[in-house]
Amino acid sequence: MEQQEQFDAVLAADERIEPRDWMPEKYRATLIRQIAQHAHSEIIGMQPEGAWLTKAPSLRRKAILLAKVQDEAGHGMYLYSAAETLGVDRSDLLDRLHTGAQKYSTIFNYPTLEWADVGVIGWLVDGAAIVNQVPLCRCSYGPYARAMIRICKEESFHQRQGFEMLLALRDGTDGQRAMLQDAVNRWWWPSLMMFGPPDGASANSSASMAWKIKRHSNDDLRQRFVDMTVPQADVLGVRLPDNDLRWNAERNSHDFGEIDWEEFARVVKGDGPCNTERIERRTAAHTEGEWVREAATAYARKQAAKVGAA
Ligand code: FAQ
Repeated sequence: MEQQEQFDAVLAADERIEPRDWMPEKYRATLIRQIAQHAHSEIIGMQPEGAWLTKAPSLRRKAILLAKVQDEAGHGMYLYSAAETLGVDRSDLLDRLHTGAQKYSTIFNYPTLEWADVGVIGWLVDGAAIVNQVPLCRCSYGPYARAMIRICKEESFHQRQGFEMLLALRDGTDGQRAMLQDAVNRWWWPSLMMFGPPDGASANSSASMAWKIKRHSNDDLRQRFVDMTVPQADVLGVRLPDNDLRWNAERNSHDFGEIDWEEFARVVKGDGPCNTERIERRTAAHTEGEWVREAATAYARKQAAKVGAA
């Protein structure tokens, strides 16, 4: 069978493409792009919440947040490893992040101004990530799909910890409830932008859907997220900041207002509130961590030599 035919047959049977299988170069390039940008988002995503590690209001909250931020690092590691199975080098991918040649999610270019932001990130940002990422567990590329299974389990814990923290604020003082509402006001629209441009402007969707990398369109997933989140907002006693948000019985879904796509384009291009700060922080950590990478490489070499000698 021709290589292309075999590839098509694997997709048609809903089976997985594995690293040693033949694959079209464009399929490989799309996966490298998406998996790398996903990995970059996870490690840049450590920064907004990491800023609150030293300011968490109790030891319990601090321990939970520390575990969550460490999980994001772990997600980055699984994803860089999955990208490497496609024949790219992790250090090249990091260079592409540091130079701006590759993107990371716009959501992480917004500041965490108050403690409530940490809970709202868990509720809305992890909530959106789950809606977007659960279908990726069925992605046609085996290593990415398998990484996503574990990531989604952890994201689900993250979402619940955020919601639990917000329930405590809901049941707290008037000041705590006001802080919660303010955080929701600032994170709602950026969370909707996480799903990417509207379907008509999504350059990669048609190929990615045909290759079964993406299983649903950006707008379908965004709608699913809105429908899931509205009742949760009621439980929390917060108002989602959208005057056009209402139930549409005909569509069996919520209608919602127009997203500010100009703002999205600005933040993608590097002109969001925290883009410069995020990349500066990331590159500084990379430079300061050089000795750790050197030590780890020297240790691995020594271990390999020991095994060789034995
Ligand atoms: N930000 O043609 P499409 C997380 C770009 S992880 C920046 O629709 P595609 C965990 C897109 O790359 C969050 N850029 O693209 C966490 C493309 O440009 P390119 C990240 C965006 O790939 C939680 C162009 O626009 N999740 O949250 C964005 O088919 C809490 C045209 O777009 C993933 O990466 C954006 N929001 O669909 C961590 C999931 N949207 O690359 C810490 C995997 C679009 O051609 C704390 N990725 N662009 O130069 C995906 O599902 C897809 O890549 C989409 C975009 C849906 C993000």
